[in-house]
Amino acid sequence: MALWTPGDTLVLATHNLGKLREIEELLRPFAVPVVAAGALGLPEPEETGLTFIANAELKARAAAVGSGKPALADDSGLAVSGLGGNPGIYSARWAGPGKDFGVAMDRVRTELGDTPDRKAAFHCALSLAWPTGQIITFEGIVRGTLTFPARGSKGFGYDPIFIPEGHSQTFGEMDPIAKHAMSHRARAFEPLVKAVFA
Ligand code: ITT
Repeated sequence: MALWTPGDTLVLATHNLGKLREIEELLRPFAVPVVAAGALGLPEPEETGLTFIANAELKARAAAVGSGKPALADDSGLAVSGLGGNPGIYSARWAGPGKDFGVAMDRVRTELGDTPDRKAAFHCALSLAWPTGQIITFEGIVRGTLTFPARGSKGFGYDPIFIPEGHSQTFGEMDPIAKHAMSHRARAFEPLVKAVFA
């Protein structure tokens, strides 16, 4: 049975505008009608999971049940080697209630101190859930190094301090198209679209 019924509307189960923009861009070639969870008045569920996958599945399920439509959720974050993988699943929470990523990036810099290990990786789990309970999940990772001070105003979140492996610009300096060619989100997206829309 085909997973996707052409014409179905897909709920994008995120309240993060940076993610929303990137997911819409990644979905554009497939001409899938989308609606954001916020536009449907769906609440932000509490992220009680201990892994990216658990949180992506919890958000996708909540939106699918709440809307009666298939829903796509993204749980992602920055794992810093010298900080034992933090902020990881707590990446959004490090920005505080004001969602200020200047504060979050400063905290990464402060906690790293003089640690020579500047390695980090962005992780992304993407889950697509149906109101029937069916769910599929894929993960993507991009490895790189951190740089301070922050550079660039493109992208969102921790992009201005992250340089992907083999490049010299931060994600904050790169064109969105260049980021989509290698990002954790795009890497999780690839098997998902093959399984569902292609
Ligand atoms: P939703 O749960 O509503 O999707 P959120 O921002 O709370 O939004 P997460 O819990 O997945 O989402 O938090 C992930 C955080 O990691 C996010 O707020 C970003 O700051 C950061 N992050 C994830 N992907 C990123 C990217 O591509 N570039 C920069 N930062 C990213």
